[in-house]
Amino acid sequence: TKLPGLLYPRESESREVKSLDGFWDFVIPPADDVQKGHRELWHTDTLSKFDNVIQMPVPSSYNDITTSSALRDHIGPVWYEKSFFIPSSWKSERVFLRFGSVNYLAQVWLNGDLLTNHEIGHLPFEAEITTFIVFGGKNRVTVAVDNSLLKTTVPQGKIVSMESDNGPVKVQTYSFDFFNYAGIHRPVLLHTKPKIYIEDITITTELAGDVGIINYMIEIAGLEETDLPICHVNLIDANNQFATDGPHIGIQGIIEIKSPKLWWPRSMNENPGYLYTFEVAVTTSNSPKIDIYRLPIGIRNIEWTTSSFLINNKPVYFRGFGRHEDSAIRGRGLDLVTVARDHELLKWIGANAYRTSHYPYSDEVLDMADKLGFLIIDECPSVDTESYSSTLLKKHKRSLSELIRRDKNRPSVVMWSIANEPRTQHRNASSYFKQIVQHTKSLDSTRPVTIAIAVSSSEDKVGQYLDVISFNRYNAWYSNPGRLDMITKRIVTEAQAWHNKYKKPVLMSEYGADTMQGLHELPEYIWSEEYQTQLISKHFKAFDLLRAEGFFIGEFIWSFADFRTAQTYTRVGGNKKGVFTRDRQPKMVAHHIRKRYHALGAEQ
Ligand code: GCB
Repeated sequence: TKLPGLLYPRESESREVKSLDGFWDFVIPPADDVQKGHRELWHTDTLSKFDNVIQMPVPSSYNDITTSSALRDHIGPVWYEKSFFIPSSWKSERVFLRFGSVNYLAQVWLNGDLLTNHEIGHLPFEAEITTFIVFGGKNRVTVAVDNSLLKTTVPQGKIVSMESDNGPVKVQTYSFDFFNYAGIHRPVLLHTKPKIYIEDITITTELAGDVGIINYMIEIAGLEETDLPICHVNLIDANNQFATDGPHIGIQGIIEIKSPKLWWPRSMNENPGYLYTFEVAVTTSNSPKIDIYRLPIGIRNIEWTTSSFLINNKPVYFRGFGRHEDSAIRGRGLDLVTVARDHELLKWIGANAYRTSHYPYSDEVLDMADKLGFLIIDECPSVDTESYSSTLLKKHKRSLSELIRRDKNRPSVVMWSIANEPRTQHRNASSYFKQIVQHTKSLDSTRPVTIAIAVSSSEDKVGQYLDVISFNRYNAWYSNPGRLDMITKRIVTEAQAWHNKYKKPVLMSEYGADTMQGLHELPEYIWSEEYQTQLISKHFKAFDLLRAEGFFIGEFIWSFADFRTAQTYTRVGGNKKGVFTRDRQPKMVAHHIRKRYHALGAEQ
């Protein structure tokens, strides 16, 4: 079943947007009775009556804000509430409430009535609230957020019962390597749409010689049987000039632009990330009321072969990082300062790409990527899948449907990563991923599909279904730690083996070494800055050998910056494989990478 459209809320002549970000009332049910809020129907009254209510910033993860380890490690629901006014001037509009993302399971009530449920973090959802609200009056939204990860959630986790000094307790375990941050992680927006409105826009672009071709399809919601939609489309360039002679008419069509300004990734053009505005205006035969929506788009094409990846008919070599949405105190909550700083650092170091490991990043991050010309491998939230089931398959497919619905029009998104390090050696991995790939292709056939694979090429059972093979490997770290002489040949041999087995382009999606900033040692010793620098250099050597062979299309260091993980003795304050520290300052290796990435850029 096709999901309804979910265009990002944008103000226009016909649409208003109001933010509900800020402090929300927040209550934690007692650890020994986490269902208390549900049992006592906390959504039916205001939370402010409780004496343990605290002020929780939205967006943010709730885990690291307070000094309580109980809240940091809480399992199960927590409760958020906010009151707000809806102006009476909105009476003739439809009103929607949109969450950029909530981790993990969200139940939303409006003025005490259940509005919607949403499972799976890192993805937006919205619901129409027109019939739930008081216009010209005060309203109350209540959200229960449950962070439990189970065998049937994406990603998977396990809750186990253990004995503690205080009696039996529940403990959340998971095998993926980042902290299971939770809360309302991205902006909460109220927004209006007219009664008849533009529900979705789907754009694909291609090139035919010197002509840019934009295929578009517009979906309109709220039409009565007798309404005939009248749809006008204009393309506007970055100088605010019309790019076509007169509007295109109709909900579906093709726009041809002679000598368009193409969307290029960084360093392939002096003007990377060129965006046009695709402007849609809809009225109907019965109503003069107009709905206007403006979508930024880029004109580019993508092709791939058994050995290469091309953009606008030119082969591309990816040079970048795996990353996380992670910063001190805020956790995984959207922080525009960090988003801006990260992209400044990515520009400084000369990267042209990153993978949104291990979940979809915020709209705000991807807006930056579109504008600045970064190539995005867009990953769904499936990480470290250990066992396969039909329930999981359904949810995994759903996560891809929601991801592609959100990101399908983004020029920066050039590849779908449908999982990170699933157990692809298992017998049932093959049919499972065959179906996941088919599902992804049925939603978007214009972008290649990959998985960041951890098993060896001889064990793997899923590469046959993919368009690009990505592999994660930690030579001289998890295997043969300390042996910098056991990297280069192994990487060359492994990449060749992947290509020989599947005859697909190959990229290295992860490699790296944990490094304590300021720790120096000669000769190189693990965890020192010298060791990280040498380990990465030995990989560069392998990549240069591989590039000469013609099937190797990219290198991604793990990781862009240090990040928080669950508590374990292999992690000091978290994962320290960052090229930058958690507060976004360079480690020694950053200067070394910068030389290579800029030189690679100059070659393109
Ligand atoms: C991996 C995972 C990544 C980890 C990394 C590591 O293979 O994909 O999430 O953080 O290794 O540092 O162990």
